[in-house]
Formats: sequence, C-alpha cells, structure tokens
Amino acid sequence: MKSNLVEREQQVICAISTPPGYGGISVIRVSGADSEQVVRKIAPFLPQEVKSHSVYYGFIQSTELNPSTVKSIDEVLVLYFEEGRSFTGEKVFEIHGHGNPVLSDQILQELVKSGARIADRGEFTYRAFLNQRIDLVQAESVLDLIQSQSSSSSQMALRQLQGELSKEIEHIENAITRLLAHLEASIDFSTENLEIISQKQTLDQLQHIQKLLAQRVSEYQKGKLIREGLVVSLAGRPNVGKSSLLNMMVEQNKAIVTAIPGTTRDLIESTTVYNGQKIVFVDTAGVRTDSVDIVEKIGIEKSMESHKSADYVFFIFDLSTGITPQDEEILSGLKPENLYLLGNKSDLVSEADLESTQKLLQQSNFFKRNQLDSHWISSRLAFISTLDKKCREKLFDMIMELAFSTQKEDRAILTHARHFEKLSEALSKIESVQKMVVAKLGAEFLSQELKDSLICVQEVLGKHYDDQIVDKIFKEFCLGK
Ligand SMILES: Nc1nc2c(ncn2[C@@H]2O[C@H](COP(=O)(O)OP(=O)(O)OP(=O)(O)O)[C@@H](O)[C@H]2O)c(=O)[nH]1
Ligand SMILES: [Mg+2]
Repeated sequence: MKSNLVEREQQVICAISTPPGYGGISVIRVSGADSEQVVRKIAPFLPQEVKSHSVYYGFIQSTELNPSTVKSIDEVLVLYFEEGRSFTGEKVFEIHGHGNPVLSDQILQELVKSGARIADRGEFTYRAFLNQRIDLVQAESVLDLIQSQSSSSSQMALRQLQGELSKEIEHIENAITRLLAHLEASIDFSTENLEIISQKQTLDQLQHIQKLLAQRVSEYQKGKLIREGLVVSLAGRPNVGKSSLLNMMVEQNKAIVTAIPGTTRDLIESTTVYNGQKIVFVDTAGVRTDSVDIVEKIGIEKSMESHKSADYVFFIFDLSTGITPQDEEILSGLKPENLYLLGNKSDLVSEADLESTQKLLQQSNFFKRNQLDSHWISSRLAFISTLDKKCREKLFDMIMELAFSTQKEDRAILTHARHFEKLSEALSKIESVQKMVVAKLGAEFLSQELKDSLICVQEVLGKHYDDQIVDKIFKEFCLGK
C-alpha cells in the first residue's frame, strides 16, 4: 500500500461513478499519475503499452499473494485516458463491470489493496479544477447537470460546463485588467506628466465594464428560475377553487377538494414540468379572518409565508360571488409586483358578469392604494374555470410569458447565488470607481478599488479562491464524481 508520505492530491483515487444499486453496468473510475500501476495489478490483460481513449476487454483478478488462490472477480471493459486528455486531467482508467454492487465493491477493495484510496465527494471534479481542466463555474455546472430536474435547467448547466458563462466572465475580467494596467502605468509615469489614459477614456471603459456586469447581474433572477424552478403560490379565500386549480395544473389529485370552506389546512406543494421548465405550485389554506379553529389559523399563517417567498402569487377569487370584503382584505396583504388575479368558476357566470367584475376590481381599495392602472389589470387578470381543461394550457402559457418573456433561453446565464453575490460586489465597486473618477481622485485610489473588483470577478471563476468555499462546493457532489 502507498504510504501517507505521498500528498493527498497526488494519490491515486477510485470510486464507483454510477448510481448505487443494481443496473446494466457499473463504472469505477481510477485517477492519478500512478493509476496505471494500480490498475495493472488487477487487470493483467492490459497490453504492455496502453493507448489513450482505447477499450480493453478482460477479467479483473484478485491480488492474492498466493497465485493458486487468485480468482476472477468480474468480466469488464477497461477504458484508458492519458494525462491531459481525461476528465481530471490526470491518467484515468474506467472499469466498466456488471451492475452488481457486490462485484463493484470487490473491485474497489482490490484497487485499494493495490495502492489507491477511495475518493472523497466531488474529488474527481476537484482534481479537474486543480489541473485547470475546468474553472469553478464549470465545476458547479457539473453538479447542476447531475441534479437538474428539467430540460431547460440541464441545457443551462451544459452551456455553463462548455464554458460559455466562463468566457463571458473572463471577458469582463480582461476589460478590468486592461483598464487597471493603464491606470498603474499612469501612476508609474505620473512624475513625468505623461497622460497614459484620459479621464474620458477611463470613464468610457468603466461604463463598458459596468454595463457588462449589470447585464449579468440582472439576468440572475431568470437563471435562478430555470435552475431551481419557478414557485407559484395560490392565494385566496376558502372555497374559491385553489386546490382544484393545483390538481388541474399538475394533472393529479394531489389536494382534497370539497365544497366545505376550509378544506385545505396545510401547504401542499406539487411540481410539474411544462415545456422543459420546472414549476412548483403551492396550494395553501384559504384565508379567512374569522377562523376560530387553531389548526386552520396556523395554516393561514403558513399561507401568508408561502406567498411572501414565492416567485409569483396567483390570487384566486370566485366569480360567482364576486369580489368580497374578505377578498379585499387578503389582497391588501399581497404585493402587486408578482401578483396575478384569477377569476375562477367562469362556467357559473355570464359574459356581462365578467365585465362588471373587472370594473369592480378597478374600483377596489387595492387598486387605489397601489395606484394601478387599467393596463395593469388587463395584463394581470384572467378568467378561468377549473372544470375547463383548456385553461391549463392558457395558464402555463401565461406563466412562461411572464417569467421568461422569450420562451427559451439560448445562452448561458447566471444561476448561482455565489456568482450573483460576487458579480454584484464587483459591480458596486466599479460604480464607486466611476464616482471617484468624476471626483478627480488620483489613479492610486481608482486602481485599488478596481483591483478589489477584479478579485471578485476572479473569485467567480476560482482564479482566486477561499479553501472553505471550494470545499463547500465540492462537498455537495456525490461520490464518484
Ligand atoms: N362550478 C365550478 N366549481 C368549482 C370550480 N373550481 C372549484 N369548484 C368547486 O368549488 C369547491 C371548492 O373547491 P376547492 O378547490 O376545494 O377550493 P379551495 O380554494 O381549495 O378551498 P379551501 O381549501 O377550503 O381553501 C368545490 O366544490 C369545487 O368542486 C369551477 O371552476 N367551477
Ligand atoms: Mg383547498
């Protein structure tokens, strides 16, 4: 066995990279400069010289000291990837065996006996990062790709993995570096009265950087929706049809529907995927102020919390009763920014009723208080009936339209809170440099602030990093990745 004298990062690591349990095949990855010696001990069928990206067939042997007790463990294919052309950047072997955890475990044990150690979570990806095969943004997208639950989020992760986002961030990094170089030069030559870069040029370049950063930062919300899914909370009085709506949207009988007001008491979350986008609906207890039931009261509190944290709130009201004082009261607790109004049970009312409802809404206190106009209402109000399945499509289209305006995102965008925070910090520093230039502060001041902003950008890519943050990122990975 290898001694501990070898640095952890130099050791040969191995792990099962396929999901646990039984399956068609199981893949064991082995990585490290000495991986060939290790694998050779259990795969005697490998030729004298292995060729990168080739496949070798044979039987894995146990490494018993006594040759008479040596036995075959599994029939496998071994793939070899040379240093510099593998996922980790190191010499990598992949052993494809039968998908039986007992066999895979035996192979792992043999690898350990031969000098490898079991890899930590995310250690293969971590090595890829250390060997500069990928940057931190790409490492995080590997994780996203494994965990993504919808086609749009996996597309997004793949784009990031291919380095599209990294390239755009590097573009910002280069722009800051260039400006910094000019400023530093002007500090060096300041005694000779040479103007390296004019105030106007500095401001122009800063504005360019500011725009690039602001664009990245502003799209975060959209990126987050794609990655984590969009959360729609259903609000309204008891009995207006919230649970019926949830069931219709997710096409399942998730929530109990009865004609008794106060049926739903807890939050009921259900996820669906529409056009590749993950959407989470949260059905809530109908809010009524006169409730004396303790369970219902707690449910109502939870409803209010759900509305606060959701991306969108659908306020549902009953067209057959019209807007009631209780509706008004619930509305007064909601913010108009992410609010949509759904008049339900349209099957019970006439066309004329719909028009008068719209007028009544416009006269409500909620409208007056928030100073909303008729344009707001026409873009935020829909009449539906949960008995009419066509409404499902209509509502989904509305959700997609409001969340993405364009249906599909065809470029890599910011999806991680970490990236968002760092780039926002960089942006605010750039904005303060802009103010410094206007205030005619010396180049040394500008240059310090600009350097700080550069570090923020580099931290996103992992060019500057804090061990704890990197540790935290890779700890989220599964074993074998
Ligand atoms: N006619 C008609 N009835 C509906 C419609 N949607 C729901 N209902 C009926 O309205 C009643 C209440 O529906 P629910 O979905 O349980 O209402 P809720 O808002 O979840 O009520 P709570 O859980 O009590 O807050 C049930 O009898 C439904 O069948 C609709 O579009 N048209
Ligand atoms: Mg309900």
